[in-house]
Amino acid sequence: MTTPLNVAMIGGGFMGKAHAMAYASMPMFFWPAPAIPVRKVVVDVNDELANEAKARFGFEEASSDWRSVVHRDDIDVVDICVPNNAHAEIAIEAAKAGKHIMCEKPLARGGAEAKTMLDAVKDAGIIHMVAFNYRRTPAVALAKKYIEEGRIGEIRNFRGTYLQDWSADPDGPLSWRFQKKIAGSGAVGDIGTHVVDMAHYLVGLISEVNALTPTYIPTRPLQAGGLDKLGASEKNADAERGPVDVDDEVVTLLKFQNGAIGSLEATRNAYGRNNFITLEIHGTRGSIYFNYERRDELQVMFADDPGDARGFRTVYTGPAHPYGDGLWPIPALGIGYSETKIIECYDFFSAIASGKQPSPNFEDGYNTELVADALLASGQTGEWTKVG
Ligand code: SOE
Repeated sequence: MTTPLNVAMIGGGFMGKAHAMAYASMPMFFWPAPAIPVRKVVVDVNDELANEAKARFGFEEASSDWRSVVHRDDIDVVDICVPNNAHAEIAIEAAKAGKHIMCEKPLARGGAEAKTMLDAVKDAGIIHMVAFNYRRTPAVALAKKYIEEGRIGEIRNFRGTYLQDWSADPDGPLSWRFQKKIAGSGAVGDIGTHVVDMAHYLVGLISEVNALTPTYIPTRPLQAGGLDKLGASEKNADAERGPVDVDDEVVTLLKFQNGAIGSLEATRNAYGRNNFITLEIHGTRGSIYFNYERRDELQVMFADDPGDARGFRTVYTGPAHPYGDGLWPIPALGIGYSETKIIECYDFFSAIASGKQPSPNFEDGYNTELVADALLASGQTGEWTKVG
């Protein structure tokens, strides 16, 4: 029988929903499952919200006291789905209690904080993972496979974007995502780090950056209530306004340790773009292009394609591709955000079952935070800035 493992999920918001869905669904997709995640306790900031999350997300118990929950003997896994400022404290406590840890991205509010978390999980010897889910899109995993097989040769250039528009309206609320003390940074940490994670995964470690990190919208209306309000649907132009002290956008050049070069752009203010994550990679033997808004597809061009068929072709991911055995039986039936979270859950529980660290783990999350630090520093000085 597959082993049941009890999960304590801290946070019942947007990410809590995604993770709870993955716990319920993972064994339905990947069977035999590496373990059965048991939705044991969900924690939220007060009893009312915790009980709501319990009922909605199918947990056995609710609590508003994360500290006592992470020390319970019957908990195997602590899953951190709260805003960035609470990641370190909970992760370090959970590591001390000997629990395996899944932590939402970005790992921390910069490299120094991430290092304290990395040290704690290393001391504890537990399994740890950062929830950078997009690298688990089958088409991105297929790009990785092609690269590892040498199908596009040596990588010369990486061009990544993450463009959204939910914060383009200046009257959108001042959620925690615009407050440095809670979020650490703006577009850099929230969405730029997803691209950095995929650049590290597909190309290698970034060594140097030259970035612009402007803030265009210096104040926003104060938000009623503490919940995570995304976007103009929640706008209230008449409310008192407070300061935005994070970047709205990052545009940067990149140098990689292996000699490749590239660029990255991330903003939540690009009208018309929704979850526009694109990756274009040029190698000495071919090219790859991915756009998350068309996530069943990977565009590929191999230099040895016949001359009369030269150009990008579209591969639709399905059973023949990474994670294909567990997903849907026909290519292009549809990969969604949910599937990326289910795959992430599968890889995390597989790591616990095998005792081998998954990727991205806290070490990878720390390396990504070092790049975020360099981007922010370069944005201030205008200078090329080394990572680390
Ligand atoms: C908001 O930009 C956000 O919810 C990010 O925080 C997530 O990481 C991304 O997946 C979707 O957009």
